[in-house]
Amino acid sequence: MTKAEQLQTVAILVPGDFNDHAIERIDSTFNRVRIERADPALVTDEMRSNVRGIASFAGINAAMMDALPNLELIASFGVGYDSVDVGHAAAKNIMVTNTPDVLTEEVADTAIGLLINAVRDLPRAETWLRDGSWLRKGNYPLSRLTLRGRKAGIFGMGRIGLAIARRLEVFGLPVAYHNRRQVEGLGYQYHPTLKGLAEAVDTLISVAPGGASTEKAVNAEVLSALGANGVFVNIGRGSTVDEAALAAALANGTIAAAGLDVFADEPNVPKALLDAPNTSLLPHVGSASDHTRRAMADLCVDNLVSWFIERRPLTPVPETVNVKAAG
Ligand code: NAP
Ligand code: 8YV
Repeated sequence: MTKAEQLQTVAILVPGDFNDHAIERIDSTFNRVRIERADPALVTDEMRSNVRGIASFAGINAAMMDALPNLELIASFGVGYDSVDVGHAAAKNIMVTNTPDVLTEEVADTAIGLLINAVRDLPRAETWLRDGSWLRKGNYPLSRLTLRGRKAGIFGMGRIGLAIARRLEVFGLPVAYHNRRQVEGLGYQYHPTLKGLAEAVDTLISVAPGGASTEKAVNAEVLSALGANGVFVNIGRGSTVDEAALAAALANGTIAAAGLDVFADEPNVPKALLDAPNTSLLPHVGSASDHTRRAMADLCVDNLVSWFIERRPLTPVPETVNVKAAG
């Protein structure tokens, strides 16, 4: 059997909706097996014995892994993998891959767009034009806020954080950051605590991953430290924010405005954030261009191909980097 023929026999489970280009590539290379969602109750005996890989937008929990005894690799579509139980995967010698780098610049662009929307109120200004208010009522009111004179802080100075920082520098904003560890050789001011960062800046951009270590890290105390002129932008994960505290801070003037691409319980967005006059909201579109999603799809599928031909992944997540392919 040729390698191509061998791959055609490898069953790859694809839960729910998936990227069209990734589906085309999986169909032409592997044996794609569909399942409505990543739910162990839907796993058939045939899937149980055949499935060796998963390609997924969705989270994969421990029970789903346990339902597939021959599972070797989870190729997650996206750089953030907080919805995959990577600890369980590592313990079961299951490799997990993600799609870093190929989306970095797109997500950084979106973060800057969201920041400007939140500060200059551009979406509402456009609505003013489209609904005839410009004709009927005259000029749109001046924006209360400006980017001029702001100091930016980045929570999560990794690949995307750095791409955002570089853009902010060109805009003339000084940049500081908070990570658990200071990045060696990076010239931006480091703050060992998120509260310390919030105290030092008035524009906080979160691009930190989800998960236990960042759960509700942006809380009432951090928002209060950001201050009354404060703008908060979240392009990372909704779980990193105490959304009730954020809604309260926006309502009572603790901070001035927020721009949010991600939410704790997507696609549900808290009514208080929807109704607030000082929020700019996007439906998790950080990486959502044809160009970038195609690159993510290619990297997701290339990981499957590399694993099942070369027996090694291209972009393993750190938690499963020591997982080895059998045989
Ligand atoms: P990355 O290179 O791994 O950067 C993540 C950064 O966060 C690292 O510098 C890390 O530094 C820091 N960090 C992690 N845990 C932390 C903690 N508990 N406290 C403080 N800092 C912490 O990842 P990336 O490629 O930039 O992506 C970042 C995240 O963006 C993804 O995980 C994903 O959730 C989100 N994202 C969103 C979209 C969107 O569409 N909105 C698109 C792509 C990505 P230390 O390890 O030193 O703490
Ligand atoms: C995607 C993302 O929307 O890469 C990430 O972490 O949040 C986004 O690029 C998402 O992963 C698609 O499933």
